[in-house]
Amino acid sequence: METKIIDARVIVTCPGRNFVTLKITTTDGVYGVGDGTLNGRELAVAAYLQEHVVPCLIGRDADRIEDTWQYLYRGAYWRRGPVTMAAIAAVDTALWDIKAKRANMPLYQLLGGKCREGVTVYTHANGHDIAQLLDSVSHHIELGYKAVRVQCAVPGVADAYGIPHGDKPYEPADASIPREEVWSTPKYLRFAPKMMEAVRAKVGFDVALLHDAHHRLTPIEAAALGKSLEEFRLFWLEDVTPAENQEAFQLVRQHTTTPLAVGEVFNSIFDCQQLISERLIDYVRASVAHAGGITHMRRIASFAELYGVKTGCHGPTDVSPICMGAALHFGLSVPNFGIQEHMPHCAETDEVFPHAYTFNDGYMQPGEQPGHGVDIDEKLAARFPYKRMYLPVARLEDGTLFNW
Ligand code: GCO
Ligand code: MG
Repeated sequence: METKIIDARVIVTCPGRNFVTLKITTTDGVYGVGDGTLNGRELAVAAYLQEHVVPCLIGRDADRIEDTWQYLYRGAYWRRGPVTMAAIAAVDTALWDIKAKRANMPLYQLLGGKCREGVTVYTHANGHDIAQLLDSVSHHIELGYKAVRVQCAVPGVADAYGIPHGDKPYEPADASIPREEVWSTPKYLRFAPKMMEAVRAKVGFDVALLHDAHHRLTPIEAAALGKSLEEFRLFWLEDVTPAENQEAFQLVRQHTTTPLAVGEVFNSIFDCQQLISERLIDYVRASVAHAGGITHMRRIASFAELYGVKTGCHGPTDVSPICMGAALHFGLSVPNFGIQEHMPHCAETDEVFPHAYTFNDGYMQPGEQPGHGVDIDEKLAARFPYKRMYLPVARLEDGTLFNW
């Protein structure tokens, strides 16, 4: 018998930061939840879902996940884009949650079962200077992490990427009108190898180290950075140059053997088609919440597998615990898994989104609960109304607006 969608609701909440959740309920009383959070543009996705998607969902067969994906993607006529794809992701994730709950299985079982024992995650270490960064790296290694992303304030640069303001935990979307930061690429390029040298001297080569350049370099600067970091054997160097122009990575690739990761802002397989088919990257960073859900992420991973490219899903606090849970089922079951980012959420967020996933000794597990194992406490969510919060913008020292 067909199980129909009878209700779909959009829930916007701000337990420490904003999240957009879609909750879909079916005729047999089962519900599923999906994440459609787009940092700084949350209400655009909420309105897209509410006004343009929810009316089309009511009465549809909840079991037809691929058909619903195609219906929303092709049916919009206006394909792709972060807002559309985050909305489709929310629907897709909720439908996979429902299907797995109805099958009484944790989602990874429906996706083909475990390909590994646990999902290796990396987390963030940072510091206002090298000494603080080294403490932060050691602290995260003590917590059990086997892979750590390192970011440090750059001497002479007012606001380097990835560094907390004051002693608050790092959360970049922190102002109701974007804060303006000042950036200098030459100072950063001189400092980055010194930072990495200090970290390797402290922790040796057994810990995987990652670094994020956050789209701030030209291809030739990116090539120079990759070269200057080769001796420190990074796990990956991320977002060295903006990837709208996929061809730009050819130049970087020709000059360095440092592994490259890119794609946290991608929302479609077409965003990485050339990067993957020409083997210009080693890891693709697309996430369940921003790249069309589990259905589209599996397509990206299968395509990447053909070319030896691995997954490295985006997992900062701006994707909700629902995306994190879904990503862990995906990561456990996909053959070409590389690594998963893990930036723990604050206590309020964790309370609003009760979840089955756990972290132990460098690995995460999605848990054995039927579905993806993450829920939303709607009553509690209602106590945290939406607050407009934007990411900063960056300017060069001469005032030119730059990439943040
Ligand atoms: C990363 C990131 C993020 C982004 C953030 C923007 O985790 O690698 O670069 O922290 O800055 O997702 O919304
Ligand atoms: Mg990044």
